[in-house]
Amino acid sequence: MDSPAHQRPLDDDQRTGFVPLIYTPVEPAECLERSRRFLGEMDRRRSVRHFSDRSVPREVIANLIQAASTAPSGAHRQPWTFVAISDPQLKGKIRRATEAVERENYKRRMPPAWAQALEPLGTDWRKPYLEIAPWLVVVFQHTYQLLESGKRSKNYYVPESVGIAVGLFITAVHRAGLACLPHTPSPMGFLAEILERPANEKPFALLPVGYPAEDCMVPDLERKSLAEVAVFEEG
Ligand code: IYR
Repeated sequence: MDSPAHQRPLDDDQRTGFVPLIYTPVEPAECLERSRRFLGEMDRRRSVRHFSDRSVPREVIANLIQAASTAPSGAHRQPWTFVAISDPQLKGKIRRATEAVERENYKRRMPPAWAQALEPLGTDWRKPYLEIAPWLVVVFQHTYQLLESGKRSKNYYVPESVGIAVGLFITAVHRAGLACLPHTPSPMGFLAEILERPANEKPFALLPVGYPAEDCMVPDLERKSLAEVAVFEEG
């Protein structure tokens, strides 16, 4: 008979033991209360394009990145790198390169239907917040990983894994009382060049992080109701 998957021999680079789960039981009433509180908190999260230049300590950003890095990932490869930038020269370089691709996007590449969909957000090619926010965090996905032998090792579910990690990052930013904007200039290859990332790393998203400006305005958006996003098939 086949042994269960978790008992089959693993390659050396995949070998891991098992340890007891650290878990504190939560009573149903407390569970409900926590879920309500968290929903209320998350419902106040907004993407922000007007940042304060107030500084944010490096340790805060380090904690947010470590929280993001707890994300589940295909075969636990954690196929991501978060590059955190507060250097004004580098931020200026990234702003100029981003605005160059966005200018092309808005002026030529964007089909009219897309431009129309963006109209309520009031966006354009100008991205001054890339220099105003105290931190830019650029997330890279590892399309494969390089073993010490120099061989390439495949990663699994890379965009899904990195997407989940970015979701946790955005949640952690909000929980810390800060704001961010998930931004994906297209094409994004210039970020790998400017930041001199290795060949296995592909840009995934660029997120300015900081305090919202005191006079920050956000689009008057409504979120879909539960009925529009969920289906319950109950027994
Ligand atoms: N990347 C462009 C355009 C843009 C696209 C989408 I989809 C948005 O939700 C918002 C903006 C920009 O950042 O302006």
